[in-house]
Amino acid sequence: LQTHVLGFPRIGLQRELKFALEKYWRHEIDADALELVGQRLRTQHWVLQQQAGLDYVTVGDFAFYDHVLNHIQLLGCEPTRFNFTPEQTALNRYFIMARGVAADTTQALTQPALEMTKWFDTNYHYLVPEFTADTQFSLQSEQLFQEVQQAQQQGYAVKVVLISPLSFLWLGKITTGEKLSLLPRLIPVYQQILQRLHTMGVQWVQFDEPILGLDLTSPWKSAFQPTYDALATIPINLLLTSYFSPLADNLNLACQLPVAGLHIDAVRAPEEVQTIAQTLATDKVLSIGIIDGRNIWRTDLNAVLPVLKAIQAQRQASIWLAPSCSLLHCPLSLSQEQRLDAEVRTWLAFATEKLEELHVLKQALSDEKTVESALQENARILHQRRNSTRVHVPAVEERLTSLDASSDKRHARFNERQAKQRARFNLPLFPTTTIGSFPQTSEIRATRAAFKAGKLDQVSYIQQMQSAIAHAIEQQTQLGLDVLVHGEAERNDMVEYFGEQLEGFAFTQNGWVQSYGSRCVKPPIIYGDVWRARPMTVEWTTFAQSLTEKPMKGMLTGPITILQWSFVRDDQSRAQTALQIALAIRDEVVDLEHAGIGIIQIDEPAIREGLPLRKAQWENYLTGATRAFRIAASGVANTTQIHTHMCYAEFNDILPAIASLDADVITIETSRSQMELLTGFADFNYPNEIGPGVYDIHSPRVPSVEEMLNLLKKAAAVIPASHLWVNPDCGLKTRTWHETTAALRNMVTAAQTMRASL
Ligand code: THG
Ligand code: ZN
Repeated sequence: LQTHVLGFPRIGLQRELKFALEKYWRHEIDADALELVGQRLRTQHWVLQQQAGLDYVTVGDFAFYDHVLNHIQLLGCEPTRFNFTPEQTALNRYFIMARGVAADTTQALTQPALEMTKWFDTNYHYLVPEFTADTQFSLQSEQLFQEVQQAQQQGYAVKVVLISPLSFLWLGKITTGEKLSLLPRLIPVYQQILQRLHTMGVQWVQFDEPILGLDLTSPWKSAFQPTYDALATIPINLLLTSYFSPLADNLNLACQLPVAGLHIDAVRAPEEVQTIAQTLATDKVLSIGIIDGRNIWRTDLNAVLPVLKAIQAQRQASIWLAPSCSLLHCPLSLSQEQRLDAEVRTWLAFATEKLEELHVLKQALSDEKTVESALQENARILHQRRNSTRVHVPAVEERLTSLDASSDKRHARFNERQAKQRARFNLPLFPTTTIGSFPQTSEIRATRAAFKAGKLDQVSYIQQMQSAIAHAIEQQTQLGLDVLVHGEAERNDMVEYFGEQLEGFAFTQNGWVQSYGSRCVKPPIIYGDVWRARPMTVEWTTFAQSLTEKPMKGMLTGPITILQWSFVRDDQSRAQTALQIALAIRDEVVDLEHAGIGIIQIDEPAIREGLPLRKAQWENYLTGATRAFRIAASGVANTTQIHTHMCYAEFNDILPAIASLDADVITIETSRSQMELLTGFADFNYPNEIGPGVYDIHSPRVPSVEEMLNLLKKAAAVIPASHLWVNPDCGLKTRTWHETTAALRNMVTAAQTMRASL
């Protein structure tokens, strides 16, 4: 019986990686100093793994920016569009691919970074490999082998992790040709890598194959056997590794491939464990992902032990224990938390504490007596959590059961509401607005930080936030925007901000989880029934409204996004938790309305990301998710205009669900796809009003009037002009004021030109 992890967080206890990266990018430290930070972090993580009695340390999970980008270099498929020259180092090229080349550098050509997209159903973004029919592969990077050597020199038994060639191809995009046609060119490079690792004495390679959890088409399914046959010619043990999703129709395939072992996600697909334990040949290793790698709860060790014992009896030594997936998606350690509620804290296990759980389980399976007290303690804590009055709030649970068929419906249909709202707001055609946030200047961040640290009193804090709000409104007024926002100076993160004010949530001080590159989020922890004790945004919003005659749009985060970007309870369904959040947001919506706010936006950028990986579960998810949104939105009169906003994903495959939200207006990211998305909305005959983003806020570039005018014309060709709004793609918090006003000025001019042309 052996224990291992699929991957470990790389950001560091105090986000050392983030700060080193950002210093390197600002030219404050050099490449050697950055490399040293990487080495130190890897060593620290291996020490933790060894201390927890793991049989292997995992190598290959570290990355300065993203592990998929590491593979792009390892496999020698850096896109040719970057025109790299021989004098550019691998590290230079790495960050250019990750971050792009801006127009104002000496590089001859401006190049956008590789596209980022969500890693399956997580909030982690990977960089998308770019292929063409001509893409060639070759073993190009020594980084992985150097890391293996580093671990070996420190005396560790090494298990290497690689993304398999099939999943790697699947994750990329191809401009011409078929991705699978590249496979014959890719496999020899993997053979070479495996051969090198074998020569270095590595015995096990964890071969990540997350696409086994997806609904694959038959060409992809058929590609598995020949791929693994070819890899099996190299004398090294492959651990075929799936996670996040049931194997379902790929179960037999996964069990029969010529590999030395199979890792399964026993948290996401517990119902498959027995079948797999019986199907997988006993001379293969079964790695059971029994500890939840996607959440922060302490494992119920006494509940999982009997399951493990039964499999052990069946398979003897050929089982391994592991977290369900890489621990990349968990914060690093509870040791960094000083302010967590003492009781809630005992219920939690971050990455480091999960290593300890593995240790206890391993001991328990060999000699239970040695860990008897740990098991008893675990039982006591879980009992306490199940019965805690902190968790269960009867009034909340009763309110949920009293929801009826009218709770998620507006009083009238869209057309009637639209007429009433037009009469009320009297907006011009092509009304202009923004998505909600304005630049988070260093001044604003410093003020918030000082207040949080108790170094700034509340009165001064409120004054400074109000002056930021007043500034945002002045700017918007000068620009001539039609529907204004207060700018969100008071918010750290669109989820954390609401979580901090809702009951049933806990917060960490250092529970950072990497979102992309050096950027992290601190997902709140939903531990109990959720409810809203007091208004959360009404004061800031009404203050903002008092400064202008124009309508002020209230800004809220929707229930699905709060759910998706938090660590959620594992003792009730996600759907149930979503409904509780929906009711809390509904209360806020109603309070905003009563305070005179006539336009309220409920953002749902994460609604697509929450979609289950298997299509069979889509309908169930979408039904619950859209109902939760409508419950949040439906407490208001017909004259109140509900907006929603979506970004970070392709939405074409869930258009009916988006329409069923019945928001009066949706603003949506479209500019990166040159309004392609709109064809989908037009074909589908999207019934309500829509603001397709006319410029990409992720780039500092200021778009011209003509560019935006063209996009608007494109939009007006397929969507009725009377339904169109004009807005950027997303919030402006990452931009400077200079960029923001320049871009919005052009945007307003484009809208005015459209109006004049009609
Ligand atoms: N909030 C949350 N999740 C998200 C986003 C969000 N996931 C998708 C997308 N937006 C990810 N984008 C970002 C963009 C910026 C940052 C994080 C995720 C960011 N983080 C700060 C950092 O790492 O320095 C931390 C900010 C802080 O102090 O809280 O800049 O908007 N939940
Ligand atoms: Zn957005």
